[in-house]
Amino acid sequence: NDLEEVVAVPEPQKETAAPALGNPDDVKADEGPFQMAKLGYKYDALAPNIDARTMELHYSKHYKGYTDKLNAAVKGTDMEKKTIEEIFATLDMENKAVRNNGGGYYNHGLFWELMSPNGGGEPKGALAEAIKKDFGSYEAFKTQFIDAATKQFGSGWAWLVLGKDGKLIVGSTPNQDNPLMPGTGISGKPVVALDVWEHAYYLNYQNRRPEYITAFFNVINWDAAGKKYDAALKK
Ligand code: MN3
Repeated sequence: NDLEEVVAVPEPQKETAAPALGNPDDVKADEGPFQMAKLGYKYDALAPNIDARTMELHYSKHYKGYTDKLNAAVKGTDMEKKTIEEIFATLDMENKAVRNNGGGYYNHGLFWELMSPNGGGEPKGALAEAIKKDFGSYEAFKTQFIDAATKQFGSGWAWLVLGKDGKLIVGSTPNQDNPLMPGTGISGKPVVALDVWEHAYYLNYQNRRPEYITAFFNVINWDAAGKKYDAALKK
């Protein structure tokens, strides 16, 4: 007979691979006076210490978001013509749009620069000497910094800062506040910044913030921190 057996051919199993990583150089802020700092390395360059997906989300979504919202917040004001440091120096802390997004813009720009695929190790030069003088030893500094980063309740940042008295200090701030803003409890020129918002580590480390903080020390760019310190001394 002419009955034909119809055989259903199964669809080949589709790979459920994650989408390819983007290129940080393709990410641009909306038009405005503040533009995103270059990442300076690929999203996967800090793995396994900081995973590629976290870096991509953090840079292309969170950081871009702060930058775009800062540009919107300063539009049509005299802040359009100021540097971010000038804005912080006289910031009205009740201006939440500029406080949160200006902080997010500045803090992240610093954070990207303070990490490197060739990072880790210990500081050198004048910064190394100053750490030894002001904390007793590099290990004592590290313990204080890890403590500040671990104990910052909720979202925020840990800092190593050159204070107005010329001494290095460690501390933390909530949300996107930073030591250049008035009345944040830690005041001075930032030398090291560590983002301890959950968005900075949750994909890879979940609730294990201390592991993320330890990993940060594997990628910390002490050359960049040393340059921040040298520049802060000269101001
Ligand atoms: Mn962040």
